Amino acid sequence: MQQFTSVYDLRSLPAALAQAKEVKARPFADRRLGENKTLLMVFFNASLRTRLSTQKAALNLGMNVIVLDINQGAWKLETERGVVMDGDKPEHILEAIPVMGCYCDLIGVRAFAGLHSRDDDYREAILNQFIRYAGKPVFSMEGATRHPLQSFADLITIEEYKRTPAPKVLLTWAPHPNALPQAVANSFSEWILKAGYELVITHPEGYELAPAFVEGATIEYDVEKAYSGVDFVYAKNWSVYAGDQYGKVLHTDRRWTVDRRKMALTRDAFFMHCLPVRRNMIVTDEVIESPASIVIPEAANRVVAAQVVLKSMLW
Ligand code: AN0
Ligand code: CP
Repeated sequence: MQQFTSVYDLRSLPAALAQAKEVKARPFADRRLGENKTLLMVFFNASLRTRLSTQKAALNLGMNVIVLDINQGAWKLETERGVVMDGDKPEHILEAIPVMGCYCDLIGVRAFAGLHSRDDDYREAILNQFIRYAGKPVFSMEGATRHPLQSFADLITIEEYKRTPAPKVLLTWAPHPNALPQAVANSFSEWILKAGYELVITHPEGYELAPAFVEGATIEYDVEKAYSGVDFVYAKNWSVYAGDQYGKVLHTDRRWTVDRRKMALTRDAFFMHCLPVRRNMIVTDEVIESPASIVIPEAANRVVAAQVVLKSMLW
C-alpha cells in the first residue's frame, strides 16, 4: 500500500479485519519487518492516542520512530504557493516536505481542517502536498476530512463486541463548545457503510454532513426514533458542513448529550467515542462509566489498526 488516507486505499476491508485479528493475537510476529526503517510522524495538531498508538505499532514492527510537532520547535510553515514570504513564516512547505522525506521511509501526517475554507479543507490541501512531494509513502493520522486509523479501530472494536452478524449502528451528533472538524464523523460513516452495516445518523438540523460520506445511511432527526433498537451508539461533535455557515457552531444544545435515558431506548447498545471526550457535554459521567462504555478497548485497538496499516505499507 503506497498511501492510506481512506478505506478505499485498502485492497480489501475483510482482509484488513482478518489481519487485525492476527496482529492482535501475535503483535510481535513481524518484528523484523521494520528493521532499519524509519517512521516520521508529523503533527500539525495535538494528539494523545494517535501519537502513542502509532508509535507503539511501529515499535512492534521493529521500526525506528521520529516525531515532529510542527508547532513546537519547527519553523513556521507557509503553505500557499506564490506568497511573498515577508511575514512570520520562515519556511515553505514545498521545501519542508521533501526534506522530511529524506529522513525517513514512511510518513504519517496529522493536519486537521482549518474550518475557514471548505474548498481548502475538502481538497485535503496539506495531506495531498505530502503525498505529492514527500517522495515516500504517506498515511493520514487525521486529515481535514477523514480519520481512517480511528475508523479502522472503531470497526475492529465493533467486530469484537457485536452480538449479531449485522449490528445496527447509530452515529449521533453531540454538543461541544468549540468548532470541530467533520473528519471523524465522515470517516466513521464511510467505514461502517463499506462494512455493509445499517447506519442511522442523527443530528440537529443544520449539521448535515457532506452527502458523499453518508450515502446509504438513514438520516433521522427524531432522536428517540434514532436510538431505537440500535446495537452501538457512536457519539461525536462536528461543526457545520453545509453552506456559508461552514465551520460554525450553531448551538451547544445539551438535549443531544448521550445519557442513560437515550441509551435505554437502544438494544442494550455499547457506547463508543474516539476520545478525547468532554464529559457532560458529549456524554454523561454515568454512561461513559457504565459497563456499556467501550471507549478504552476502542482506544486500545488504535495500535492494532496502525500496525495493520504500517505492515501493509512496509511490504
Ligand atoms: C478532534 C476532532 O474532532 O477531529 C480530534 C479527534 C480525534 N477533536 C478535538 O479537537 C477535540
Ligand atoms: N482519537 C484520537 O485520534 O485521539 P488523539 O487526538 O488523542 O490522537
